[in-house]
Amino acid sequence: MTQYQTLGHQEDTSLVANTFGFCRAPLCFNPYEVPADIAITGVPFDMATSGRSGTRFGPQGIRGISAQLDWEHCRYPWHFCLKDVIKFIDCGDLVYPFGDSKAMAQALEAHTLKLLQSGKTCLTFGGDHFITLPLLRAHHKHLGQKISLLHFDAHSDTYANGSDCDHGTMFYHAPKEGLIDPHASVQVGIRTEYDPSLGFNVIHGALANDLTVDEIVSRITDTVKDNPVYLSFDIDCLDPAYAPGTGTPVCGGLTTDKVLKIVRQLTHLNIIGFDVVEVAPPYDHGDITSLAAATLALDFMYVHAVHSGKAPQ
Ligand SMILES: [Mn+2]
Repeated sequence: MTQYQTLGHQEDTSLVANTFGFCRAPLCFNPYEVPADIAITGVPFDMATSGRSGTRFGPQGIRGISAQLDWEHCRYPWHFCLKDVIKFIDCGDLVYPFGDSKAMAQALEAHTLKLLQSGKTCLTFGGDHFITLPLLRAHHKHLGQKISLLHFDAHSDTYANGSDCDHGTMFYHAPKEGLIDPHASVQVGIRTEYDPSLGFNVIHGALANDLTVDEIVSRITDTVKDNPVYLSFDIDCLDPAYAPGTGTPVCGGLTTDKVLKIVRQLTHLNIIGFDVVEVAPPYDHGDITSLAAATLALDFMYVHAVHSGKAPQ
Protein backbone atom coordinates (compact mmCIF):
# COMPACT_ATOMS: atom_id res chain seq x y z
CA MET A 1 0.00 0.00 0.00
CA THR A 2 1.15 3.53 -0.75
CA GLN A 3 2.38 5.27 2.41
CA TYR A 4 2.93 8.99 2.76
CA GLN A 5 6.30 10.32 3.82
CA THR A 6 6.32 12.19 7.12
CA LEU A 7 8.91 13.80 9.40
CA GLY A 8 12.43 12.89 8.32
CA HIS A 9 10.87 11.24 5.20
CA GLN A 10 9.87 8.24 7.29
CA GLU A 11 6.89 6.07 6.52
CA ASP A 12 4.30 6.33 9.30
CA THR A 13 1.28 4.03 9.64
CA SER A 14 -0.09 5.55 12.88
CA LEU A 15 -3.85 5.91 13.35
CA VAL A 16 -3.41 9.11 15.34
CA ALA A 17 -0.28 10.92 14.13
CA ASN A 18 0.00 13.19 11.09
CA THR A 19 -3.77 13.31 10.58
CA PHE A 20 -3.76 16.56 8.64
CA GLY A 21 -5.56 15.52 5.46
CA PHE A 22 -8.23 12.94 4.69
CA CYS A 23 -6.97 9.40 5.42
CA ARG A 24 -3.66 11.01 6.45
CA ALA A 25 -2.96 12.43 2.99
CA PRO A 26 -0.54 15.33 3.16
CA LEU A 27 -2.19 18.66 2.39
CA CYS A 28 -1.72 19.85 -1.19
CA PHE A 29 -1.81 23.61 -1.64
CA ASN A 30 -1.27 23.68 -5.42
CA PRO A 31 -4.10 21.30 -6.40
CA TYR A 32 -4.68 22.78 -9.86
CA GLU A 33 -1.16 21.87 -11.00
CA VAL A 34 -0.69 18.53 -9.23
CA PRO A 35 -2.06 15.56 -11.19
CA ALA A 36 -4.72 13.58 -9.31
CA ASP A 37 -8.00 11.77 -9.90
CA ILE A 38 -9.90 13.27 -6.97
CA ALA A 39 -9.41 16.54 -5.09
CA ILE A 40 -10.85 16.94 -1.59
CA THR A 41 -11.74 20.39 -0.28
CA GLY A 42 -13.12 21.37 3.12
CA VAL A 43 -15.52 24.27 3.42
CA PRO A 44 -15.70 25.44 7.05
CA PHE A 45 -18.90 27.46 6.58
CA ASP A 46 -22.09 27.45 8.66
CA MET A 47 -23.61 30.89 8.18
CA ALA A 48 -26.58 29.58 6.16
CA THR A 49 -27.89 27.28 8.90
CA SER A 50 -31.47 27.72 10.08
CA GLY A 51 -30.99 25.68 13.25
CA ARG A 52 -27.86 24.93 15.21
CA SER A 53 -24.53 26.03 13.76
CA GLY A 54 -21.27 24.11 14.12
CA THR A 55 -20.64 22.66 10.65
CA ARG A 56 -17.65 25.00 10.28
CA PHE A 57 -15.89 22.26 12.26
CA GLY A 58 -17.13 19.52 9.91
CA PRO A 59 -14.03 19.25 7.68
CA GLN A 60 -11.65 18.87 10.61
CA GLY A 61 -13.99 16.36 12.28
CA ILE A 62 -14.16 14.22 9.15
CA ARG A 63 -10.42 14.41 8.50
CA GLY A 64 -9.53 13.62 12.11
CA ILE A 65 -11.56 10.44 12.39
CA SER A 66 -10.67 9.34 8.84
CA ALA A 67 -7.27 8.20 10.16
CA GLN A 68 -9.15 5.23 11.63
CA LEU A 69 -10.08 4.15 8.10
CA ASP A 70 -6.54 4.24 6.76
CA TRP A 71 -5.02 1.05 8.15
CA GLU A 72 -6.83 -1.44 5.90
CA HIS A 73 -5.09 -2.14 2.62
CA CYS A 74 -8.39 -3.10 1.00
CA ARG A 75 -11.21 -1.26 2.66
CA TYR A 76 -13.94 -3.76 3.53
CA PRO A 77 -15.83 -4.95 1.51
CA TRP A 78 -13.81 -3.75 -1.49
CA HIS A 79 -11.20 -6.12 -2.91
CA PHE A 80 -8.54 -3.57 -3.89
CA CYS A 81 -6.54 -0.82 -2.24
CA LEU A 82 -7.79 2.61 -3.27
CA LYS A 83 -4.37 4.28 -3.09
CA ASP A 84 -2.94 1.68 -5.47
CA VAL A 85 -5.38 2.54 -8.26
CA ILE A 86 -6.27 6.22 -7.96
CA LYS A 87 -4.60 9.29 -6.55
CA PHE A 88 -6.55 11.61 -4.30
CA ILE A 89 -5.26 14.85 -2.86
CA ASP A 90 -6.59 16.94 0.01
CA CYS A 91 -6.25 20.66 -0.71
CA GLY A 92 -7.21 21.71 2.80
CA ASP A 93 -9.97 24.24 3.38
CA LEU A 94 -11.42 26.93 1.14
CA VAL A 95 -10.17 30.39 1.99
CA TYR A 96 -12.84 33.09 1.92
CA PRO A 97 -13.61 36.37 3.72
CA PHE A 98 -15.29 35.18 6.90
CA GLY A 99 -18.78 36.53 7.43
CA ASP A 100 -19.43 37.02 3.72
CA SER A 101 -21.63 34.18 2.43
CA LYS A 102 -21.79 35.44 -1.15
CA ALA A 103 -18.01 35.77 -1.30
CA MET A 104 -17.73 32.19 0.00
CA ALA A 105 -20.08 31.01 -2.76
CA GLN A 106 -18.05 32.82 -5.43
CA ALA A 107 -14.73 31.52 -4.07
CA LEU A 108 -16.02 27.93 -3.89
CA GLU A 109 -17.45 28.05 -7.41
CA ALA A 110 -14.20 29.45 -8.83
CA HIS A 111 -12.01 26.95 -6.95
CA THR A 112 -14.18 24.00 -7.97
CA LEU A 113 -14.26 25.10 -11.61
CA LYS A 114 -10.45 25.27 -11.68
CA LEU A 115 -10.21 21.77 -10.21
CA LEU A 116 -12.68 20.45 -12.80
CA GLN A 117 -10.80 22.17 -15.63
CA SER A 118 -7.62 20.47 -14.43
CA GLY A 119 -9.33 17.12 -14.95
CA LYS A 120 -10.15 16.22 -11.35
CA THR A 121 -13.30 14.95 -9.70
CA CYS A 122 -14.25 16.97 -6.63
CA LEU A 123 -15.14 15.61 -3.20
CA THR A 124 -16.16 18.40 -0.85
CA PHE A 125 -16.70 18.37 2.91
CA GLY A 126 -19.15 20.84 4.43
CA GLY A 127 -19.90 23.05 6.00
CA ASP A 128 -23.63 23.49 5.82
CA HIS A 129 -25.61 22.34 2.81
CA PHE A 130 -25.69 25.78 1.16
CA ILE A 131 -22.24 24.98 -0.27
CA THR A 132 -23.87 22.56 -2.72
CA LEU A 133 -25.38 25.44 -4.73
CA PRO A 134 -22.01 26.96 -5.78
CA LEU A 135 -20.71 23.40 -6.28
CA LEU A 136 -23.58 22.70 -8.71
CA ARG A 137 -22.94 26.01 -10.48
CA ALA A 138 -19.30 25.02 -11.07
CA HIS A 139 -20.17 21.52 -12.30
CA HIS A 140 -22.89 22.86 -14.59
CA LYS A 141 -20.57 25.51 -16.01
CA HIS A 142 -17.88 22.91 -16.66
CA LEU A 143 -20.24 20.34 -18.17
CA GLY A 144 -22.52 22.68 -20.12
CA GLN A 145 -25.65 20.60 -19.49
CA LYS A 146 -28.24 19.94 -16.81
CA ILE A 147 -27.18 17.53 -14.10
CA SER A 148 -29.12 14.85 -12.23
CA LEU A 149 -29.02 15.32 -8.47
CA LEU A 150 -28.81 12.30 -6.20
CA HIS A 151 -29.63 13.81 -2.84
CA PHE A 152 -29.63 12.03 0.53
CA ASP A 153 -31.27 14.14 3.24
CA ALA A 154 -34.01 14.43 5.85
CA HIS A 155 -35.00 17.71 4.18
CA SER A 156 -35.90 18.44 0.55
CA ASP A 157 -34.10 21.83 0.67
CA THR A 158 -36.57 23.04 -1.95
CA TYR A 159 -38.09 25.83 0.12
CA ALA A 160 -38.85 29.08 -1.67
CA ASN A 161 -38.64 31.26 1.40
CA GLY A 162 -35.43 32.31 3.10
CA SER A 163 -32.58 34.50 1.96
CA ASP A 164 -30.24 33.99 -0.98
CA CYS A 165 -27.86 32.14 1.35
CA ASP A 166 -29.99 29.58 3.20
CA HIS A 167 -29.23 25.89 3.61
CA GLY A 168 -32.90 24.97 2.95
CA THR A 169 -33.30 26.60 -0.45
CA MET A 170 -30.58 25.30 -2.79
CA PHE A 171 -32.77 22.85 -4.69
CA TYR A 172 -35.47 25.46 -5.19
CA HIS A 173 -32.92 27.72 -6.86
CA ALA A 174 -30.85 25.08 -8.71
CA PRO A 175 -33.65 24.06 -11.16
CA LYS A 176 -34.60 27.72 -11.65
CA GLU A 177 -30.98 28.48 -12.57
CA GLY A 178 -31.08 25.54 -15.02
CA LEU A 179 -28.36 23.63 -13.15
CA ILE A 180 -30.27 20.39 -12.46
CA ASP A 181 -33.26 18.53 -13.90
CA PRO A 182 -35.57 17.62 -10.99
CA HIS A 183 -37.40 14.99 -13.08
CA ALA A 184 -34.09 13.15 -13.52
CA SER A 185 -33.14 13.61 -9.86
CA VAL A 186 -33.78 11.54 -6.74
CA GLN A 187 -34.10 12.55 -3.10
CA VAL A 188 -33.68 9.76 -0.54
CA GLY A 189 -34.66 9.87 3.13
CA ILE A 190 -36.86 12.99 3.13
CA ARG A 191 -39.02 13.13 6.26
CA THR A 192 -40.07 16.73 6.51
CA GLU A 193 -42.59 18.75 4.48
CA TYR A 194 -41.96 18.81 0.73
CA ASP A 195 -43.80 19.84 -2.44
CA PRO A 196 -44.23 16.89 -4.88
CA SER A 197 -45.15 19.27 -7.71
CA LEU A 198 -41.53 20.40 -8.00
CA GLY A 199 -40.79 17.19 -9.94
CA PHE A 200 -38.12 15.49 -7.82
CA ASN A 201 -38.46 11.73 -7.40
CA VAL A 202 -38.69 11.39 -3.64
CA ILE A 203 -38.02 8.16 -1.76
CA HIS A 204 -39.19 9.49 1.59
CA GLY A 205 -37.74 8.34 4.88
CA ALA A 206 -40.38 5.77 5.84
CA LEU A 207 -40.40 4.31 2.32
CA ALA A 208 -36.59 4.18 2.21
CA ASN A 209 -36.65 2.20 5.44
CA ASP A 210 -39.23 -0.24 4.03
CA LEU A 211 -37.68 -0.77 0.57
CA THR A 212 -34.68 -3.05 0.11
CA VAL A 213 -31.29 -1.69 -0.94
CA ASP A 214 -31.77 -3.28 -4.39
CA GLU A 215 -35.19 -1.64 -4.80
CA ILE A 216 -33.78 1.78 -3.90
CA VAL A 217 -30.83 1.38 -6.28
CA SER A 218 -33.24 0.35 -9.07
CA ARG A 219 -35.39 3.43 -8.52
CA ILE A 220 -32.29 5.66 -8.57
CA THR A 221 -31.00 4.00 -11.76
CA ASP A 222 -34.38 4.21 -13.51
CA THR A 223 -34.59 7.92 -12.76
CA VAL A 224 -31.08 9.21 -13.47
CA LYS A 225 -30.30 6.70 -16.24
CA ASP A 226 -26.93 7.58 -17.81
CA ASN A 227 -27.12 11.31 -17.04
CA PRO A 228 -24.23 12.99 -15.26
CA VAL A 229 -25.06 12.74 -11.56
CA TYR A 230 -23.98 14.95 -8.69
CA LEU A 231 -24.19 13.12 -5.35
CA SER A 232 -24.92 15.33 -2.34
CA PHE A 233 -25.10 13.61 1.04
CA ASP A 234 -26.54 15.54 3.97
CA ILE A 235 -25.53 13.50 7.00
CA ASP A 236 -28.97 14.11 8.54
CA CYS A 237 -30.34 11.56 6.07
CA LEU A 238 -29.14 9.16 8.75
CA ASP A 239 -31.27 8.71 11.84
CA PRO A 240 -30.08 10.83 14.80
CA ALA A 241 -29.07 7.52 16.42
CA TYR A 242 -26.41 7.21 13.70
CA ALA A 243 -25.68 10.90 13.18
CA PRO A 244 -26.44 13.04 16.24
CA GLY A 245 -23.81 15.61 15.32
CA THR A 246 -25.81 17.74 12.93
CA GLY A 247 -27.73 20.99 13.11
CA THR A 248 -31.26 19.90 12.21
CA PRO A 249 -31.70 16.20 13.14
CA VAL A 250 -34.97 14.41 12.30
CA CYS A 251 -36.08 11.04 13.72
CA GLY A 252 -36.99 8.13 11.46
CA GLY A 253 -33.90 8.17 9.28
CA LEU A 254 -31.80 5.50 7.62
CA THR A 255 -29.09 3.40 9.21
CA THR A 256 -25.43 3.82 8.34
CA ASP A 257 -25.39 0.21 7.14
CA LYS A 258 -28.19 0.80 4.65
CA VAL A 259 -26.79 3.97 3.10
CA LEU A 260 -23.35 2.39 2.75
CA LYS A 261 -24.92 -0.59 0.96
CA ILE A 262 -26.80 1.77 -1.36
CA VAL A 263 -23.73 3.90 -2.13
CA ARG A 264 -21.53 0.84 -2.80
CA GLN A 265 -23.98 -0.28 -5.49
CA LEU A 266 -23.75 2.96 -7.47
CA THR A 267 -20.64 2.03 -9.46
CA HIS A 268 -22.63 1.98 -12.73
CA LEU A 269 -23.76 5.61 -12.42
CA ASN A 270 -21.94 8.48 -14.13
CA ILE A 271 -21.23 10.34 -10.90
CA ILE A 272 -19.35 13.57 -11.62
CA GLY A 273 -18.95 14.95 -8.10
CA PHE A 274 -19.62 14.30 -4.43
CA ASP A 275 -20.17 16.19 -1.23
CA VAL A 276 -20.93 15.26 2.36
CA VAL A 277 -22.32 18.10 4.40
CA GLU A 278 -23.92 19.16 7.69
CA VAL A 279 -21.54 17.35 10.07
CA ALA A 280 -21.52 19.46 13.26
CA PRO A 281 -18.91 18.02 15.64
CA PRO A 282 -20.02 20.17 18.64
CA TYR A 283 -23.23 18.06 18.77
CA ASP A 284 -21.50 14.76 18.05
CA HIS A 285 -20.81 11.95 20.50
CA GLY A 286 -17.80 9.69 20.17
CA ASP A 287 -17.27 10.98 16.61
CA ILE A 288 -20.22 8.83 15.41
CA THR A 289 -21.31 11.39 12.85
CA SER A 290 -17.83 12.31 11.63
CA LEU A 291 -17.02 8.61 11.23
CA ALA A 292 -20.18 8.04 9.17
CA ALA A 293 -19.25 10.97 6.91
CA ALA A 294 -15.62 9.85 6.56
CA THR A 295 -16.71 6.30 5.72
CA LEU A 296 -19.16 7.55 3.10
CA ALA A 297 -16.46 9.78 1.61
CA LEU A 298 -14.03 6.90 1.35
CA ASP A 299 -16.68 4.71 -0.27
CA PHE A 300 -17.49 7.52 -2.74
CA MET A 301 -13.87 7.28 -3.89
CA TYR A 302 -14.02 3.50 -4.18
CA VAL A 303 -17.18 3.85 -6.26
CA HIS A 304 -15.38 6.37 -8.47
CA ALA A 305 -12.39 4.03 -8.87
CA VAL A 306 -14.61 1.16 -10.02
CA HIS A 307 -16.65 3.33 -12.38
CA SER A 308 -13.50 4.80 -13.94
CA GLY A 309 -12.25 1.30 -14.77
CA LYS A 310 -9.07 1.74 -12.75
CA ALA A 311 -9.97 -0.85 -10.13
CA PRO A 312 -8.84 -4.44 -10.82
CA GLN A 313 -11.64 -6.73 -11.93
MN1 LIG B 1 -30.92 18.14 5.94
